Amino acid sequence: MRVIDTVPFDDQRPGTSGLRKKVARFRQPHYLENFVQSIFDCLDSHDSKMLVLGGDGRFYNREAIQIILKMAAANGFGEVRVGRNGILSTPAASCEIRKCRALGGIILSASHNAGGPDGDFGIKYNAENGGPAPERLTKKIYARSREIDGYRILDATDVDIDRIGEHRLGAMLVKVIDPIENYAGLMERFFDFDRLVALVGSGQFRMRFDAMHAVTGPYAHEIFERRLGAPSGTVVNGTPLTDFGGHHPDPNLVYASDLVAAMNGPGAPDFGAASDGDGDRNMVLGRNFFVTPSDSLAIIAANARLVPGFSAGLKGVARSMPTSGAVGRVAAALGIPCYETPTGWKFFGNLLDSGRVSLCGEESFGTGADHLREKDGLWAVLFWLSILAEKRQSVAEIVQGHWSQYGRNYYARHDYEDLDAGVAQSLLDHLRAGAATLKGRRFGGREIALCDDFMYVDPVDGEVSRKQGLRILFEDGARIIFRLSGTSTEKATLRVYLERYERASVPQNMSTDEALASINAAALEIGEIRERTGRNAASLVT
Ligand code: VG1
Ligand code: CO
Repeated sequence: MRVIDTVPFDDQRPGTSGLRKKVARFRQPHYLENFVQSIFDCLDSHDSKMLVLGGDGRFYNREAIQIILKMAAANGFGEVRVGRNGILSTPAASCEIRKCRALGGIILSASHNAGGPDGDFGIKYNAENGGPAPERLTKKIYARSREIDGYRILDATDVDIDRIGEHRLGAMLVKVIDPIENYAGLMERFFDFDRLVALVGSGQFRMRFDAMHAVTGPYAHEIFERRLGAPSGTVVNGTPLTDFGGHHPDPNLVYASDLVAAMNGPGAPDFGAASDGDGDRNMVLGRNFFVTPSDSLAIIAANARLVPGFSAGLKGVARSMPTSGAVGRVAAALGIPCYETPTGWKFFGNLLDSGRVSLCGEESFGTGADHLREKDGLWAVLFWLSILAEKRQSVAEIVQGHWSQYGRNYYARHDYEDLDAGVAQSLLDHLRAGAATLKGRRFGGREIALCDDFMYVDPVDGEVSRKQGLRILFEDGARIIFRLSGTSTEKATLRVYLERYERASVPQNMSTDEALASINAAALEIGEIRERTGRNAASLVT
């Protein structure tokens, strides 16, 4: 065991979901090690405890795993369970932590960010409930990273992580596990697989799942093709690549354009879906039809009773603040609470652990439930298949039926990417400073009822999170939210979320652009976006 002297880096503050930096930054001597030691130093007692370890297979995944194994051994962990080939999707890691009652887990991923030697790398710590470290822990880890002066590592040869088996690393046991088995088993218990086989394996129904060369490929082959009997070829881009084939592994209409083309072209399948780098996001498509993630969450809530995993009904639901209010309308109809949290899955943990909610989601293509403590891409796809198996309608009919019952929340997120960080920050600061003066002003025929900086008080532990996004709420229920991304690695991304509600009695046949045009114009004006950024429009709309 060696203790290596080191000096702190000043940029190891975890963002929305772990620490993300360029691969080159992570490969700087001591960079990864400092952060890992900072995590270990902040855990109560890890002597002889178990850790789960895996990642999305991106460039530097394998090297990082070897370093972390040797550091875990030198720090006194009793056992590390690592996914074969270093692979564990984020939901599968959550599943393993819970199943084997580990102290926690380390997931190596920068999720939807591009990979490869010039791309991004990331690391996140999940706690014993299987969920992302809460803010009080990430703050502690950051503080520790600012004063660290040494880390412990074992001098040892690399462990063979490509075959299932057990190895000794000093006094520590390394178990290389099948990354799929426990997760697939959990899905079999949550859903009625016989019913899904009757749909997916019937030969009458066609689906296409695009794994975007990211981590869900092997999981999707196993679950859709082998267990549910979908014809081979249903899963495309199913082999994880270290650079995701040069693409952004982000399931949205822009980055999953092949899938979108297949779903909009002649002979399109009945159902299409895609997942992101680490397998926690999902996009759901019908023939010529896109389901917004916020609508998807609401429709899952409305159909909760169709799946065995929710046979007792929903206790409550939660959505991140920028997510549309659609799920809240379902919750109101069901007579259950709907919580509104800041962006990031870590804020759902306490609500799920305390039994306040059973289902939660984010507008950023994230949906999940109390079966785990992470959002879960394949779970959402299996949920949609369960709805389709029951209703035997098209995706478009299901969504339109939902709108005709609950009304429609027209919704879009406008991202202004690659902004100068100072410019983006001052735009937000300016909004914050002027928030109090906006009430009562009118834009495009709508009056502003409230403008504030979203603050969250966790109902379980009372922890307060401030400055979670500027909210502009109009009297008719329309909203504009401004916030800065906490997952970008170099330049800043301004996210502007636009929403407007139309009652069920109104025909829901506008395009999203049309419906949100005047709200977008108000956002440009209120945020002084053109003047401050030089941009006339978003670089990415989802
Ligand atoms: C984005 C999304 C957020 C999500 C986070 C992590 O964060 O907006 O909803 O939880 O990514 O998702 P931000 O700060 O860039 O807006 V993932 O799939 O990276 O684990
Ligand atoms: Co992700």
